[in-house]
Amino acid sequence: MHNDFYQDGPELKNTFLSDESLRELIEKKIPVNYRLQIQKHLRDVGEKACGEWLEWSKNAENNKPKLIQYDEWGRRIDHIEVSEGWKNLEKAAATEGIVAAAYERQQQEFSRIYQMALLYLYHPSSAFFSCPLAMTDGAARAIELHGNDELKSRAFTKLTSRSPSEFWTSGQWMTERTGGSDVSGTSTIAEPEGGSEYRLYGTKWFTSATTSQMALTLAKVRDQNGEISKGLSLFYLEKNNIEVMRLKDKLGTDALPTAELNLNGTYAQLIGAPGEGVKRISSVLNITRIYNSICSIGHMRRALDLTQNYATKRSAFGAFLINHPLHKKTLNELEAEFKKCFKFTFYLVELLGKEETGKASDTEKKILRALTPVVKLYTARKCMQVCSEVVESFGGAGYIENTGIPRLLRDAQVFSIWEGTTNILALDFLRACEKEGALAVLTAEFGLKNIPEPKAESAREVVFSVAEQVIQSLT
Ligand code: MFK
Repeated sequence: MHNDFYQDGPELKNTFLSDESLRELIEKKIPVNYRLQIQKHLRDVGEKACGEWLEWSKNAENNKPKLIQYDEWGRRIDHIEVSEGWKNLEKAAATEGIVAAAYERQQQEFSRIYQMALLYLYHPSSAFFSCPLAMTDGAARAIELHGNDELKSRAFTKLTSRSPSEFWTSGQWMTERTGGSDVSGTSTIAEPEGGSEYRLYGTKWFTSATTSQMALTLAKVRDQNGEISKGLSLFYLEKNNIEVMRLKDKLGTDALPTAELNLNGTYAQLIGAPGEGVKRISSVLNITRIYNSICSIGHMRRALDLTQNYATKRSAFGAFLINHPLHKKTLNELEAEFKKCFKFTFYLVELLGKEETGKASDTEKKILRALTPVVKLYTARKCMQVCSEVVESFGGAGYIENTGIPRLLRDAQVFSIWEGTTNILALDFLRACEKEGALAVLTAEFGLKNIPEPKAESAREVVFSVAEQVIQSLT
């Protein structure tokens, strides 16, 4: 007899209303005078995230960016063609204020919680448009802190605009062939043109958000004696004199145009003093690392929503999956991992909001500095583990491309390399301990116990132990 059974796939409901953790966070952390408006906006965004944004993200994933190097008559144009879905997701990011809300600061120190909640809902339906937004936000912060008046009135205004026609995204070009983690090997040279103007020559090997209008990048400056500096300097540029060599063929994040670029005398402006590049770009990194955590928890939430829904409609051995005790226990354990990551991440977001509005105490500033690399590495690894389990929970269906489930795992792998690997971030935590006495501050604040000695070879054990104990003590 013909078998006419077809399994229904998982479905998403309004991703704000269905998210207990986020709804509770807003109730608990946002003062009542701001709360209603924020809840209304998040509800609206939660509807889009399971509606039109989801459709646009599918369109973007199915229509990968293309590099068109020459026009019909042989001129070099290096145009990166992106899908309609990708363009729509960019417009949505501007209109919803996914970067802007952080800088308008209408909710004072709570603005970051609001803005990161928007990002958290946007990310899993954005085909990783969240990546250009991370660098846009990081660049806005760097310009706000270190830029001159001209950069503030031009670039900052565009990066934080809510108008799709005005809105700019920014790249952050650090990685070269000589190094991703160790940027000291940067071989891009900045030739002085007078004042703070320079021309850059070099190759940037891994640049995401290549369609952005501007970028922040690092280079070594040639001084008046013709000597090339050892230290790195930070530059602002608007796209000019750049060749796109090719788009990268990546494990995941297919919709996101990532490219290799040659800077052929690119006009650029120095930010800060020569040699201060790493220090200056750290303010970008500390923002993009928190974005990474928000995107990791958003990604986990999406994976869990899908498997939890599926478990109520897939039947095996005479019962829905959710009614099988072992399956239920597995899903509950994954949910518990997610909740820990959610709590940890939004704690750091709360501190970031305080720091940016001058309301953080010295202790809070130190905690923010030291725990930013820790939350980033912790959530990235948990996201990979949770997504691997979720793929498995779908059985064979989870291994079939067009269910969309395998992509969850491929994309999750980016979180641990995007903005620094686990080991590099663990060492950054040690840097904060050494330079700022962060471990003593954390021990006093969270009552840490039995932390292994903070030295390079035990850095991973140190950071995971710190993370678990901090999470334990957060209410
Ligand atoms: C979404 C999909 C994306 C698509 C795929 C993406 C794939 C990934 C592609 C990439 O390549 S992403 C970029 C990955 N690379 C990084 O994130 C860089 C990782 N490396 C680091 O973070 C290193 O720790 C760092 C480059 C910063 C180390 O450089 P140095 O020159 O050895 O640092 P040094 O000398 O210790 O510090 C210089 C100054 O900066 C010091 O201040 P002082 O001058 O006052 O002493 C440091 O304290 C300060 N500093 C360093 N890190 C800091 C910081 N300050 C605050 N916060 C930090 N995090």
